[in-house]
Amino acid sequence: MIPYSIPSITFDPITGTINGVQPQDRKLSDLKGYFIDSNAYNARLALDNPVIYSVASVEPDQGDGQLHYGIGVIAPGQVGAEYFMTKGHFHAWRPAAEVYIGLSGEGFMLLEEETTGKETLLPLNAQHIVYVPGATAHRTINTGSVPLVYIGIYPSAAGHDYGVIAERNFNSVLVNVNGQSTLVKRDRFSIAS
Ligand code: S6P
Ligand code: ZN
Repeated sequence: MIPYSIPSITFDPITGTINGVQPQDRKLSDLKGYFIDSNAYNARLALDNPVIYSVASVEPDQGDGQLHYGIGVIAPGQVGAEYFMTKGHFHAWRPAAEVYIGLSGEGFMLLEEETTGKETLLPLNAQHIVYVPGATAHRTINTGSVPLVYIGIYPSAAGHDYGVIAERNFNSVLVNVNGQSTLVKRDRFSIAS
């Protein structure tokens, strides 16, 4: 028997659009306090308030064993030397892992383990897969010149905990130093670098 009640879903790997799904936009003004160069942030916000990223989420069902997924699109650009990026979060249900798959564009995922603080920076380009273990903060960063498009697949019970990162941010920042994506400890970053 063919399960007609399960819809066929199509998406565009370049625009990140999922047919029939309205994305949620995160604008520059939603990211107050996330970028390290607050002067550059304020200067840009005085000019305009672009969409930094958007996420189209699909939540077919809730309960044990169920999965949700979302396609994220991060615009190309920088605030000062720091590339456009997501807020980043832990999962509210800490054991929940996630699989990211790059669809188009160029970028990275910054992972930070909660208990050890261990950081890992992994490329997220088309055809790259990144496994995010449980209890690991994750942020997606566009270092390219076109939108970075990716899909993230996670347990329906994962939830989002933005609080820890909103409070203290990641320990490192990914910045453009003379055209090179460079990971710098937050407390060693200087605006002139
Ligand atoms: C959800 C998953 C992604 C992010 C998206 C936006 O668990 O990790 O769909 O929600 O990349 O990032 P953020 O940090 O604003 O949720
Ligand atoms: Zn997540």
